[in-house]
Formats: sequence, structure tokens, C-alpha cells
Amino acid sequence: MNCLNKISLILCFIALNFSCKEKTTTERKEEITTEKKWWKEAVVYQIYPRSFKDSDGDGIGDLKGIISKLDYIKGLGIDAVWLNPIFESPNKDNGYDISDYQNIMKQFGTMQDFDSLLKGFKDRGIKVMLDMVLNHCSSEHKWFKDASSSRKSPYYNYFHWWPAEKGEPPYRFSIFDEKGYGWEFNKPTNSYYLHYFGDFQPDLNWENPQLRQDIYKMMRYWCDKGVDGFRMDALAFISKDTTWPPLPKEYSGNWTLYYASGPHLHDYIQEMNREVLSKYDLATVAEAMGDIPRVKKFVDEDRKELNMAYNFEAIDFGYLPGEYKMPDPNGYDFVKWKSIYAKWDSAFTGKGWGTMYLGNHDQPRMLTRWGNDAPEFRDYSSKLLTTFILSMRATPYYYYGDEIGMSNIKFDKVEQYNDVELLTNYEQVKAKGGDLKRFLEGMKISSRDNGRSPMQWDTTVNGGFSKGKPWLPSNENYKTINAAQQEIDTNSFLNYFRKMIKLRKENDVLIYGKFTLLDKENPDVFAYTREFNDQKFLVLLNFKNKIATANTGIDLGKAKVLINNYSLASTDGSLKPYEAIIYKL
Ligand code: TEU
Repeated sequence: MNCLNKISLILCFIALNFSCKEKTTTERKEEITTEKKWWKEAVVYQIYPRSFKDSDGDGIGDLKGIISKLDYIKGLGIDAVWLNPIFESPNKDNGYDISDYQNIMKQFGTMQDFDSLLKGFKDRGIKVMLDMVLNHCSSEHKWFKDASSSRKSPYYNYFHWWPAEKGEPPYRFSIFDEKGYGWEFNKPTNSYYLHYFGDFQPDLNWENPQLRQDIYKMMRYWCDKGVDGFRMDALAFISKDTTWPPLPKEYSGNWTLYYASGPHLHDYIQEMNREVLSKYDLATVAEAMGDIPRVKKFVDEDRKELNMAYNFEAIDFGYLPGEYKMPDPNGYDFVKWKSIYAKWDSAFTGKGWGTMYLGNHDQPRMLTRWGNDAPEFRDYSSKLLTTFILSMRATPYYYYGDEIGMSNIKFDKVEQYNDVELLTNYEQVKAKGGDLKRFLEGMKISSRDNGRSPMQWDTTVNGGFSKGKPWLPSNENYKTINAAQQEIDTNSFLNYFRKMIKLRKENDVLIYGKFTLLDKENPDVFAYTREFNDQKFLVLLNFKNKIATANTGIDLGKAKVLINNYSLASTDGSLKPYEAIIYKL
């Protein structure tokens, strides 16, 4: 072989080898992640303890209240619960302002109650996830009380300060501040402290290793007690650029994206993984705001950080730009919304894992926001949303009360609200001379208190939630919409929810199966397939209050209906208002 031939052979070999490698990488990229984990297979039920069940008549839900409902929770068929913060707190943001991470909020009970609750869940095979608020604490926390007394305090560096002698601090936004200003002046230290949320929620200084060690120790305390996971509040915001440069232009107005871009964010999460998470078999889910590339970093297994991330893009969809949670009067672009779900599914194709939810304590009731709470559609649309949540390729997080079709309470007056977010936003609109009537109308759809009204157990006073005056009124519709009534009705939402959970559990394809969006441009129907091994399911969801048709090109002649929210399912793709069907193909 002459020299030229030799070279071309080598080149050819390199090219071949390269193209093979290329192919494997592409193939690997397309392969869906099927590594089994309990937290991928679990259905998580979120309990807002303040509103679930009050055992002592003070109008506030408590741990003993949850204990009294353990069998109800078990009976749902769920696998894990996420409890919103249960730690000691002055409750200016209902527990998201923690004053002692290792004690139970007095209104909720004692540590002994918590231990009994944990045991009660464990005895029933239910895992327990706690809500860790690590970006900030309460201004009543002993760290802050000490830190704010003197610059010499050993805790001064547990927080972010701007000494007043340097003049005004560089602008930072605050979401729960009437003036939208993230620095608050503190006289004893003659300095300003940073608060991305309310001024009663000072941001913790994660750049300080001592603070981080204290946090990890506290987390290990709960893990050693036996908790199974954490929902990590506002975790994307923990790292800050402490040279405090002016806000970069590219983020102006998009404060969540800016706050989610701290320089050492992932160093700290990886450290937390080494120091705490890797030592236990935990489920961890991050409030990881930001775009997909940012969010993926939290959950890429190779990076050794967390397990799951929320999809904020879909839940925050349909609001008017530049206004806080003001629903677009023309509704939302359904085709775009579907594409967001498809995009977030493919973001976690090969690596990471997502979550699926349509409601939580920061959201209005899913029935009002994404379904239809009018009497004629309440039943169908509630079941449709449940079918959607439980048939996607992500861990479902299902909010208490949605299983019985609770809807928005729709307050008329600002005085009826409790939520700090609503109240500060109201003041902001007022200060700008905005249209308060319009604001309050919008909030009937989107405000957080809509999702926080007490659980509707039965037809007794306050829906059986409390014998006292509830901290937030019960929705008057408890007289017809309640768990007791739905328990006896075999066709109720509650029983549909149980049926849908069973279907998911019995069919791996609904957990691990590849998701493919079909009939993308259909303005009414959400259609997709799920495929795993030799199984293929088709999901058809008519999100509109009129008859619609799915054009999937799939012959339904031989398809088997696995679940349907009407008594008879069609075989030609036509769907009744809010009809939901899952077929086995
Ligand atoms: O919310 C994080 C957050 O950034 C909020 O903007 C949230 O998205 C907003 O309230 C939606 O309307 C978490 C908690 O879930 C929330 O309840 C707390 O109030 C907040 O952190 C502060 O801890």
C-alpha cells in the first residue's frame, strides 16, 4: 500500500469512527430515560396544612388534623405527600418566613405531633416531603435578630448587607414589597439588608460557608428523622453576585431569570448533594426558575444535584405582559400552551426528570384556571385535568381539594384577602393610580388565596374543616362539593382520581413511556401518545366547552378504551365538551 493509500485509509477510518460516534450520541440523546426510581413512579399529594383540617377549633389547620385524615389520604392511592412549611414562623407569608427550622409552628402543633404524623404516613407506606425555604428566613429568626443588632454580630454575615456609608444600594427588585424595592434600611447596623421577597424575609448569605454548614446540619436533622424528600423553595435564587453590579440590561424586567443566574448556584447545590442529599434516598424538587438550559442543570444526573424541577412556563402562561398575574381577557393560546408541555417533555428526554401540576398554593384552583367551573362542565373538566396530570411523563404533584373539584373562592373585596402577594400587588396598582376594580376582577381568576380556602370535607359548618372561624373562609359551595358526598358517588371526581391513579400504577407506559404530541395545531384538543416497550397509549383531551375532533391519523377501530369521563367513547376522534379518553392501541 503506498503512502497516499495509507493516508486515505486512515482518514476513512477516522471519518467512519467519527460518524459512528456521532450516531451513538444522537441516539443516546433520543433515548428516553427509563431508569427506575420511586420518585418517578410516585403520585405526590400536596397538603397545605393551614387549610386541610383543624383539630382544635382555632380556625387553622394543624398536624393533628392531618393525622385524623390519614386514612382518607391513604385511600386516594397516592404514594407521597408534600407538606407546605410546618416550621416555626410568624406567618406573614404562611410559613415561608421561617423563624426556627427545627421546631414546629405552634399553630400546627408540636414535634411530638410531627413524629406521630410521620409514623402514621410511614405505617401506611406513604413517603413524606418537607418544604425547605433556604433562600431566606424570617426577620424573627434568631440569626437575623442578632445580625441586625450590630455589625459585630457573629451572624451579621449570615445575611446580605449594604453599608449606608456607601450611599444607596444598587437597585434590586422585591416581589413582596409595596415599592418593589429589595433593600431595607436597618438602623442599629446603619446598613441595608437584601430581601428578594418581603422585608420580613431577609435573604440568607449562601456565600458564607458557615451558614451553608448550618443549613446542611438542619437538613440532616430532618433526614435522620426519616423524611423522604424536600421541595426546595426559591432555590434558584440562593447565590448572589456580592460585588453588586448594576442589573444587567439583558435581564431588565425579567427578575426571576436574573435571580436564577447567581455565580455559585450550582456549586452550592452540588455541595448540598455531597453533604446531605447523597447520604439518603430522597426525592428532591427544585423551584428552579429560568429557561430550560438553566433548569436542566439542576436535574442532570451527571451533575449530582437534584431529582426534579417544576415547569413554570406552562403554569404562568396566559397572563398579560408587564402586569402581575393579570389574565388575558381573550383567554390563552392553547396551541402554544401544548407546545410548551412538549418542549418541557423533550428537555428531560435523556437526562433529568420533570414534574406535572396544574395547581398549588401559589396558584388558583386548576378547575377555574384551566378547566371550567360552570355547573354543567365542572364534572367533566375536572376529570379531564386529572387525566392530563396523570398521563404525562413527569411526576404528578396533585393539590389537596382538586380531587373533589374545588374551585376559586373569587373574593370581591381586597379586605377578604389574606395573601401578602395579593396585598402588596394591590398597593402597587393603587400607588400607580391603576384600575383597582379591574385588578380585583383579574385576581378572582389568578390570586393565590383562591387555592388556599379550606378543604371541603362534608356539609357541616365550614365544610367540616373547623368548628371555629376559619383563617380564610370556606367556599360556600362546600354544601354540594365535598369529600363525603363524593365518597358515595361511584361516578364522582374523587373516584375518577382514584381510578386514574390505578391506571397509571398498573401501566409503566404512563410513567416511563415516550411522549409524542399529535395534531399540534388543533385549537381544541390536546392529543398525544405514550410508548414503552411494546405498549402504546393514545390520550385525547378536549379542552373546550364544545364538540371537537382529534385528527391524529390513528385508526381507533381496534383501540381499547382504558378510561373515559363520559359513559361512551367515540372511535372516530370526535370528542364531547371536555371529554378525556385514554386508548390502548
Ligand atoms: O414562591 C416562589 C416565587 O418566586 C413566587 O414568585 C411564586 O412563584 C409566586 O408566588 C407565584 O404567584 C415560593 C413559595 O412557593 C411561595 O408561596 C412563597 O411566598 C415564596 O416562595 C417566598 O418564600
